[in-house]
Amino acid sequence: MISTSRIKSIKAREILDSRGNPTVACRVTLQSGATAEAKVPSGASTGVHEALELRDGGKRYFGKGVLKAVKNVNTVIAPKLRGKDATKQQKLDQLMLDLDGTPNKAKLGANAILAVSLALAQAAALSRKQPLWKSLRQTFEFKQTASLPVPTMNVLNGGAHANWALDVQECMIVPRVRGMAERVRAGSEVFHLLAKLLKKKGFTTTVGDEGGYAPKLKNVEAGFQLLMDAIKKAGYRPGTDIALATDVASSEFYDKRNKVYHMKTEGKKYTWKQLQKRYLEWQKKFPLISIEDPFHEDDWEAWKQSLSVLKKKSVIVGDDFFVTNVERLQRGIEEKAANAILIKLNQIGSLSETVAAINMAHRAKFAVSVSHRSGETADTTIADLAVAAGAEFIKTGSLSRSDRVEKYNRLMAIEMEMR
Ligand code: 2PG
Ligand code: MG
Repeated sequence: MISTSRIKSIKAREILDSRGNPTVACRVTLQSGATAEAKVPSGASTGVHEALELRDGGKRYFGKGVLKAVKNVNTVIAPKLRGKDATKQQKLDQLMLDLDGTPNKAKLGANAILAVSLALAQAAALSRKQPLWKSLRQTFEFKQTASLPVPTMNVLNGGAHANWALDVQECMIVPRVRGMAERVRAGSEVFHLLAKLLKKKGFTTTVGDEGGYAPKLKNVEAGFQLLMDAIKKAGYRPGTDIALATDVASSEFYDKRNKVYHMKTEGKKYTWKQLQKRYLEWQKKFPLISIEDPFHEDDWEAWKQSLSVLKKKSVIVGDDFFVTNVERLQRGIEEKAANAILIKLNQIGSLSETVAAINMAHRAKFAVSVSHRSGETADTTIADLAVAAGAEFIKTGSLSRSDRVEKYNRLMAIEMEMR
């Protein structure tokens, strides 16, 4: 008998991400004939504790090819999964982890495993005739109710994503008005007014990797101030309708040898204590509700000494710090080092492990922000995952470039599906 959810074939291939670098796409076809495809993203400011993204090395694509990962899917993973039930996500993810057998997916590659893992989730949704977010809820039985996340929109790009136009990697606007469509609209209106303001002041409006503008500003405060001006000009109340957030991505400018944070664009060096003071000043001047990676990924002391001080006004988000890894998160919870986590599927490399991190965070009353990578594709799985898990936030870039905007479009579609 033909079962609707049995796997007929799994096939991976090499495609390009939004930066024009190779990444993995994977197609799962079920015995029913239904076909689902997932595409894996890729970071630039990656944490040292992330799972391994397998690249070929050599000349092709300057070493960035992913044909080894593709081959691992097609010759190692596919034969083992063929004939299995695609809705048994946790079992199949575990099977792939066992096949890999390393702590960081060094053998098969996190990009290989994740491509299959996400395609399985899509295929399961097709076989259940459900939208992905609903199917994910059935698979993982989330305790949190499904809800639309508050978007944190990266409209000013800096750091490694924009040739160090700014020392912090991201200055974000956080629309908190009612309803997803209205949040997207607010974001878009502010984004366009921001361009007008930049042009008027003689700055460039070319965009960085995540579709936000990348002007060379005097300092980070000048960036926040521009966002405040654009919010007001668009007719929204800063703080009430639209708040601010930042991803400092401080591991990118930490000088390990001298234990200082070196903001190269501004030409300033800070100890963690001095940097904490600067964050407090930002909090005083701006409605800054979220600070991501304020300190280096292994500077536990700085994180631990700062949470109680900074959390009065902002959630403190661990990205490179936690790398979606339950062991690092557990330590962070026990040592009170943060109160929010950024969730990136490819930092850990399978959907089931990602959900484990989300659940652990929610149990500890951490806020959860499901995130894209700076190298993205048209894949919109993170929108469905954020809704299914009842994540408080989603971080998926600016209001331009389809690799970012498609996630917002998907969230608005889900808003309709939820009615
Ligand atoms: C981050 C991400 C996404 P990357 O640091 O949060 O914005 O960047 O994917 O380059 O790690
Ligand atoms: Mg980050």
